[in-house]
Amino acid sequence: MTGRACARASANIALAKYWGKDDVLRNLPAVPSLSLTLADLYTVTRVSFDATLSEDVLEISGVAQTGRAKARASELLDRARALGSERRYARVETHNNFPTASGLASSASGFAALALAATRAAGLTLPLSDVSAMARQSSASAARSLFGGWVALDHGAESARRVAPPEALDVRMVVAVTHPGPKSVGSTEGMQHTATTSPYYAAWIAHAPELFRQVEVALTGGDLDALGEAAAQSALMMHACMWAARPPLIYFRPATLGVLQAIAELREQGVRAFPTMDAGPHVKVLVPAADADAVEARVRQVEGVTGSLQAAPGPDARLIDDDEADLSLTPGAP
Ligand code: 2P0
Repeated sequence: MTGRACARASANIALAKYWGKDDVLRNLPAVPSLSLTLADLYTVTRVSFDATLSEDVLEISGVAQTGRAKARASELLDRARALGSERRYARVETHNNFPTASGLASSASGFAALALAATRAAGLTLPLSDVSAMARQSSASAARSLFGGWVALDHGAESARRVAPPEALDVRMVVAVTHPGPKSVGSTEGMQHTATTSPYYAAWIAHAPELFRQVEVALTGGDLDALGEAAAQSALMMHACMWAARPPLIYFRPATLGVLQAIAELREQGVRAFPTMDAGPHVKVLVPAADADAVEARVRQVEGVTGSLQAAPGPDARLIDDDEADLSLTPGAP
């Protein structure tokens, strides 16, 4: 039995944000979320079950991992082993083609690629929605990275669903990198802290579904302006909720506000540019494809911005041939 498979899954950026859990053990979000999967920013993962191993091994870009990262991979492998007939430990080799300092969530594409490769390597051929449910248990945003284009994770849902194909809107996501290095507080920890200490958490839970609805309706109606305005409000409402925690959870850096100011000025000049921020200081800007180069050039001028990139709407996660899985690449600078 070969017990080996490779998969590739793209990163995603939420437009209607997920922040907070209904059920921590099952990892079920407390609000619906809707994201855009990004082309050309992806994780490639190879899973090889191997009878000679005495424990699971996780290598990220060739570096063996220990602790929480390895334990989270093992937990997902356990679920794949339980569903399939695999009993062996596995070697997991994974590589992100985007720099981690770009502020793009590697856990989303990472657990999506791992769930797809692990289930296939364990002898299973599952619909993407079942793989999405498995990825969600590791990281809820990963549920969305199984699908290309515009993707929802409904409140209470086990798996994500595609809302619209990549070409539904001709847009780009411009990423302005505002601070090097890893984020200070992880998402899982940050959302629990917010839920238990922020007096605005209840307001966030009450209002997030309406913003999700506005994003979904605007998307299906092809209305970029309505989508962008609801998305920008979702991001700022999520951050306002974090700022009201005790102690406050502030991911913004001075350059984060600098980019927001630059985008506001572009909007006054008639440019359709809509910002969103995640659990980090970087700003992602949703823009019409035709304006992406100009918006990227503008945000790069902002003091404190250390890098930028842009991405188009991307495809479904997929299994790939072993020789397509170039795990030796080194991510470039943002
Ligand atoms: C999102 N984020 O919707 C939101 C916006 C960050 C801010 O999903 O605890 O790493 O593993 O389920 O998926 C990041 O949260 O959290 C995230 P867990 P995850 O993209």
